Formats: sequence, structure tokens, C-alpha cells
Amino acid sequence: MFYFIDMQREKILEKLLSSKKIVFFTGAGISAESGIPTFRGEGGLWKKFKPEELANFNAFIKNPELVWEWYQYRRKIVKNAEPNLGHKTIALMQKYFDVTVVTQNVDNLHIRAGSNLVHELHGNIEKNYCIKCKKRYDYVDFNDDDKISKCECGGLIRPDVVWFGEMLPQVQFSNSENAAKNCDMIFVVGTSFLVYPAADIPIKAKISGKFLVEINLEETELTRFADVSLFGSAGIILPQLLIEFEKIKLNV
Ligand code: BV8
Ligand code: ZN
Repeated sequence: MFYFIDMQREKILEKLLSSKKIVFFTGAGISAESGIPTFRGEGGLWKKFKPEELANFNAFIKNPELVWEWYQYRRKIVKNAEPNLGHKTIALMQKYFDVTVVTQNVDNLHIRAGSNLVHELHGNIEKNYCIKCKKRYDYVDFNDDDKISKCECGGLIRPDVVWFGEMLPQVQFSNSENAAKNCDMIFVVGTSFLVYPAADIPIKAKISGKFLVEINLEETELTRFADVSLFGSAGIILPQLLIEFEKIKLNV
């Protein structure tokens, strides 16, 4: 079959052939094809609820049942979701490159796909802790009937995710900054690029002169800074790029 690789992809492939360290910075878009709703797109999670109403500590204290139920609803979706070809391709790229995944997603799918180095900037929805005594309740299957789960100390249990107005995990963030500054190229996949300070990571890579590839369905604030933007589904574009790379690498 004759492969027509357009100029844009050719630039990416050329860069890949001379690269060793690659960062994948991902957002909700990479999990869309696993059936996990994004935040701001059509049918997105924020369409029905405002982030201010749900993803912040005050909202949780004001209405713990509502916020808890929202996370239970999302945990169920995540539980039934499988990593898609986008996640799996990034894990497969570890065969040829030192890959660091920096994700804003809380769905655990990169880890389940087999990526070994994953920095979760916004936490992980399957991890929880008591707001009073900090006891951990990770990977616990909470039953649905009780409105909100309480710790044996009587404190409320909350998801271990970063809410608006909360600091990002410092170690994960600084490791992500270092990876962005020291990589050979960075792929920014499936993010609206609206949430800070996470969005600083691709900016740090660009300021450090790194080759930046954006993969998204549509243009974002980042598009004008990208060396190459590929518009389409991550679950289709990423495996195509790996196949094209392997064809050249293995000169088949
Ligand atoms: C903080 C909770 C301060 C977990 C989330 C400047 C600097 C610092 C802070 C700020 C700042 N400006 C504003 C702020 C405040 C705020 C912020 O950024 N607000 C934004 C909305 C303006 N930031 C914060 O509050 C952060 N904390 O700064 O604390 C501080 C400092 C010191 C001391 C104390 C406090 C905390 C931010 C984290 C908030 N938590 N979620 C959860 O419940 O999930 S944010 C939420 O948005 C998710 O975490 C998500 O990861 C994140 C980003 O969204 P995306 O992943 O990009 O998803 P989205 O739906 O938007 O877009 C999907 C994209 O995919 C689209 O572009 C679509 O086209 C594309 N797509 C869809 N399908 C596909 C696809 N692409 C490819 N293939 C497909 N198939
Ligand atoms: Zn407790």
C-alpha cells in the first residue's frame, strides 16, 4: 500500500528519528475514545455542572453528597473504561524512546496501558483520603447507597484529585517541568490548554526550544506555538505515527 506521508508528518518522523527523550502531555481528549467524557467539549462533564459548583473544596464542604455522587458517577465510568489505542501507542513508544507521560487526567488509563513513568498533575480519581485524619482510602469500592462515605474518625472522605484553588503535587509538577526542559520533543495530546499551572508544562518545553507537536480535534491557544498540529483523533493519529516510524526505523 502506498503511504502518502504529508509534509507535516514527515517533519515529526524526522524529529522522532533523531530523538531519545519524549514527553507526552495529555488531557481529557486522549481518554474520549475510551468513553470518558471530556470537560469542555460536547456532552462534556462541565456542560451539565459548572466546575466551580463541583471541583472545589468549598463546594464539597457545602454539598458533600452532590460532589461525592459526581465522583462516584465518574469512578464508575472510569472503572468500565479501557485504555484506547492512543494510550497504548504511548506505552508502546517506550520500546524506542525514554517516555515521560505528564497527564492532567485522573482516570489511571496511561498506567493501565503500560506507561511506566506517569506524572499525574491533577491526582487520581481512584485514590481518596479523609479530610480530618488523612487516612487513605485508595482503590476502595465504595457502595453506592450511602450518600457520602465517612471515615471511622467521622471525617468526610474526598477524592485525591486537585480541585480548583488547590496546589498541584509539587514533586510531580517539578519532575514534569524538568522532563519538559530536558526532552527532545513534546507531544501535547487532547487538551484545551486552559488550565494552569499544568498548561505551563508545554510552554516550558517550547521556551526551552523543544519541538512541539499538538494532536487535537480542533485549534487551541497552543496551536500558534506548535511546530506541527495534527487535527484528528488521538486514537487514530498516534498509532499511524508509530506505524510510519517503525516502517522507517526497521526499513521495511
Ligand atoms: C491553582 C479536577 C493556586 C480533577 C481540574 C494561572 C496560574 C495558576 C492558576 C490559575 C491561573 N489562572 C487561573 C488559575 C486558576 C485555575 C485555572 O487554571 N482555571 C482555568 C479554568 C482558567 N487553576 C487552579 O485552580 C489550579 N490550582 O492554581 O492553585 C494555588 C497556588 C498556590 C497555593 C494554593 C493554590 C488547579 C487546577 C486543577 C483543577 N482541577 N479537575 C477532576 O475532577 O478531574 S481541571 C480539569 O481541567 C481537569 O483536571 C482537566 O484535566 C483539566 C484540563 O481540561 P482538559 O484535560 O484539557 O479537557 P477539556 O475537556 O478542557 O479539553 C479536551 C480537549 O480534547 C479539547 O481540546 C478537545 O478538542 C480534545 N479532544 C476531544 N476528543 C479528542 C480530542 N483530542 C484528540 N482526540 C480526541 N479523540
Ligand atoms: Zn478520618
